[in-house]
Amino acid sequence: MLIRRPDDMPFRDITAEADYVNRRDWLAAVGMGSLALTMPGVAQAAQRGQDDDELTPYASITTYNNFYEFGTGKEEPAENAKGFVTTPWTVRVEGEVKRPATYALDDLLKGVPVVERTYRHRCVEAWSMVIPWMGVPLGALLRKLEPTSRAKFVEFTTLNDPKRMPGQTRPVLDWPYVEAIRIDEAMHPLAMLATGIYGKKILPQNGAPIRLVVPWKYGFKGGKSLVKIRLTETMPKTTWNIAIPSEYGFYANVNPDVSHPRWSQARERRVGEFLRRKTLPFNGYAKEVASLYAGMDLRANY
Ligand SMILES: Nc1nc2c(c(=O)[nH]1)N[C@H]1C(S)=C(S)[C@@H](COP(=O)(O)O)O[C@H]1N2
Ligand SMILES: [Mo]
Repeated sequence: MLIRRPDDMPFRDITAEADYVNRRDWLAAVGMGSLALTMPGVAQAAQRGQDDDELTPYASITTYNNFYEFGTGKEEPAENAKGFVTTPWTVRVEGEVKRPATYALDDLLKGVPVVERTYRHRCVEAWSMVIPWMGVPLGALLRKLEPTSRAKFVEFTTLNDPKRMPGQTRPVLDWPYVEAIRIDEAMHPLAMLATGIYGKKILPQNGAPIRLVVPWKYGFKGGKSLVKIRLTETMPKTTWNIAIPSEYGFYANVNPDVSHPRWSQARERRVGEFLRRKTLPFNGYAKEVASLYAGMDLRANY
């Protein structure tokens, strides 16, 4: 069967990128298989994206990072997160959920299907990548945890440990890093929690051992190295919105028509490419997700 449980997951050691690229179609089938059953358009769109978008090399994905807990320079996380220990790791689940507990990571993921999905990844700073993630659909995990009928938002909190995360010794952001999305966004089949990249265990600089991936939103929504998932009735406060509310709204949907106050969002530099490309509404996933925002003013709700 194509869907494997996390326990059975063979995390391959380094696979040559060329091999990986040759396996892309097969991987797309694996990743999108279960999704296609629930959302016929999704598998096709992802397939199309793969035709247009070359995978970003593993070396770029793992050396050009934003992870302020390990420094604000793009090359700093790869350097400063060396030796960051992620075993054991627990995730606290709390709030409007029927199965609140502190879970060992393996227990949290037990019974939830593992998927591989290649997504465009767009930073608010107007650079982008194409990343083959591995992980679990967020909705499948939440269903296992059983949200109550009052759950309207899901909040994700990063580890707060300045001894292990040297960037936290400086007041760059209001630590710990917290991001949140609406429950319907969290239940959307494209949203996932990633534990791997290119079939390998995710490295610390990319958010080991588990990080959020919401491909139609700017990258900052995707909190890394998560230790807490809290379901709430009211909209949580989020780190970037607290830091600079006029620049970083709660929604953070990729929108070429709404400029960041200090730069345009109409174009982006795909890491590894010279000419800039046009940024697509919802990062190219409009067909799948635009209906989540029907009737909302996306200029006001940026
Ligand atoms: N905890 C934490 N999560 C974070 C960040 C961060 O600084 N701290 N940076 C965000 C931003 S701005 C982006 S663009 C993505 C970058 O993910 P990547 O380095 O894996 O490409 O992570 C997001 N998640
Ligand atoms: Mo970002």
